[in-house]
Amino acid sequence: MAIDRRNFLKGAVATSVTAMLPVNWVFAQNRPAGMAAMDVSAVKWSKVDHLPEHFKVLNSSPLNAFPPEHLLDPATTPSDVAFIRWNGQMPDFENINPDTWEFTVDGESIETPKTYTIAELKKKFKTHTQQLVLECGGNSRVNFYPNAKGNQWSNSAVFCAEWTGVLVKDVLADCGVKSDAVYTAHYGADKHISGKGAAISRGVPIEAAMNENALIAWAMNGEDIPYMHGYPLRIVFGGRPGSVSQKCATGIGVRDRVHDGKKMAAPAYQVPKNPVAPGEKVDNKDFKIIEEMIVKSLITSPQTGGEVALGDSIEVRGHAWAGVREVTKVEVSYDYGTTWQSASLTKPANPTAWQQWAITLKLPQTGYYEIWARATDSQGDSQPMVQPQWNPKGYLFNGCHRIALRVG
Ligand SMILES: Nc1nc2c(c(=O)[nH]1)N[C@H]1C(S)=C(S)[C@@H](COP(=O)(O)O)O[C@H]1N2
Ligand SMILES: [Mo]
Repeated sequence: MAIDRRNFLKGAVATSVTAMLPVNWVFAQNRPAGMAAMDVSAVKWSKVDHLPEHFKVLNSSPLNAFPPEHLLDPATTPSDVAFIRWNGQMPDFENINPDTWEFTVDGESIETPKTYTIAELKKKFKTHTQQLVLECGGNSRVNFYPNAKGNQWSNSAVFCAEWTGVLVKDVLADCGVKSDAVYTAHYGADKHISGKGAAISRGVPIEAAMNENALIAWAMNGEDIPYMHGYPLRIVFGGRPGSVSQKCATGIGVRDRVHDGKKMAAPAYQVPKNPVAPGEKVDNKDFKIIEEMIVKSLITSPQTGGEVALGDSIEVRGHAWAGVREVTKVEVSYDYGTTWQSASLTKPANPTAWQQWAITLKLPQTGYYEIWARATDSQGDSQPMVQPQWNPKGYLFNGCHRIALRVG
């Protein structure tokens, strides 16, 4: 697998990377220190061998990979850092022609079904650029005890990129949404791992589609959407489970019932209706759909495992997000939650963008520390310090993120 993973600039210092880039690397100035440029642009990665060394590959078919948490430090996530999640086969990217790609709006609750080319979408509707948090429902699954089956994501199956496209609600309105509409249905070009049928087809309640700033996007971070992230067109709903943000999108349906597409049925992307004990078995009829992600935060600097000198001021920083809500407070503790200090916190660039927090700490004596972060949202919900409600598929883990630091 490592054969053509060549580091173009092994060991280059961060400041010189921008000037020496082999490809047009948008947002390169946001690159965290210590990252080398690769010889294949992230836009064109089409197989696991193209991924830089910083990715941990969970499996290659379907391809699932995530970066170390500290590389998520920039306010908007560079394309070559964002985690990658496919449920089935990847499309034949090289043979996609964006000029003939079609996007169809249909379903029982659409008045006039229509098909648009990407050029028509660009021409007919207002273009919007937004920062949207995309988090896998199973992000942080590795932390659950007892262990929940599924991809063992660390805490970095989340990213906030800048997306450009048209609003889902503008396109739906152009086709007319009937009053009996209940749910959307998202369709993509990729196939189930068996080669038969769709890999995934999920949706959202119609109110979400009609009220939120969700996009049908053709650009990520100012460039074509990278193959891995859904070239040439993607439906993106910030703050909802990543599984509703359909990559390589071929259309959206408006249904008169809860959508029954692939991976809509329990237990996929669902949690128990009533609380269960860790490890308990749950009947499929006792699950409910995860509609929104929940309040969470990430410490992206310093990198876990580092050492600082006694007396040093350490800037601890990261991001916080809360599904479709806003984060109102982030607190940090270095004494296992005995005491907490409030961090500074930015406003989101737009609804469902993640927010940046920072605090300067002076650790009082030499030794080993854990730094914990805890966010609180606009409705007063915050993060548990140990594990949240256990569930069979290991979704929605939002326990406090912690890093280790040694004062030498
Ligand atoms: N077409 C398509 N879209 C998809 C998927 C997929 O397998 N195929 N996976 C979904 C899931 S489960 C997640 S978490 C996100 C991952 O997006 P990313 O690969 O850009 O990080 O894409 C979603 N959209
Ligand atoms: Mo996901």
